Amino acid sequence: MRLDVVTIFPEYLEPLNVSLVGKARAAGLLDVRIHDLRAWTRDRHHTVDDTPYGGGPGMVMKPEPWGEALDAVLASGEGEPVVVVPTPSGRPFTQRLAGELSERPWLVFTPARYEGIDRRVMDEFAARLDVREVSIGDYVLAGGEAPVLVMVEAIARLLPGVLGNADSHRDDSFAPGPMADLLEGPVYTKPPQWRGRDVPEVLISGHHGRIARWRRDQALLRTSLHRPDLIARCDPAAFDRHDRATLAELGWRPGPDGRFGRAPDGMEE
Ligand code: 6GU
Repeated sequence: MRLDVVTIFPEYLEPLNVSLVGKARAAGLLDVRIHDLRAWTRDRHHTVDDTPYGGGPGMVMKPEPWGEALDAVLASGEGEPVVVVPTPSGRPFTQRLAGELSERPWLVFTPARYEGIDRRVMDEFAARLDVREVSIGDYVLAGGEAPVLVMVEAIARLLPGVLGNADSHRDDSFAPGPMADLLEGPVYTKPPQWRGRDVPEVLISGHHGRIARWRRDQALLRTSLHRPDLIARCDPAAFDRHDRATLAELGWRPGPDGRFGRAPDGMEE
């Protein structure tokens, strides 16, 4: 997979040389190219921003450098990339989108600073290319570079050959499959006793059926606690009889449409 990033802070992308993504690059699985947007400015001060039309606070990134930078990046490769534009006003970046993007041969990221990029840049390139404006969560960051690090890591670990074995992401929180839409429960390793705390007995039992059931219950418990919205939107067909018993103990009841809901606190009989 080829990844291009156009930024005014190339050094912000240095972490892409480290750990999983760095190793994928070294192994030739990822071809990452970082470009300095200011290389496509023409004035002495390498200006990339200007005041917003219509007034208001902050600055807006000028369209000309972005246009020339993207023209050059597009001309440097074969075929058409997906252009990923990080912005807090984008669609949510999800595991599903990470999976979809991991199947594309070429991605171009355009992290912005200030109040964002002149709208005409996205309109111009969206007329010819698949342009995705994407947010990594409901909070505002000072720029799109950290979101690019987040998205590239989520995408790169899904590429064939990047993680050790093909099973590595089977039980991930949000992975498609039997644990879809549940958070992962706790994990343990040796020693079996640490500071007076034992590893749960079931995990040492060697009983694979009981272990799978325990993990499933822990996932339900954790999801109920941290992300009740995920339980509420779950297809109830995903819950077996034992799941339903566990959910009932956690205060969840199936509603008229079969989906699970929970009585507000203090409303339990
Ligand atoms: Cl993609 N960019 C910025 N600047 N802030 C964000 C974001 C992106 N996603 C959440 N907050």
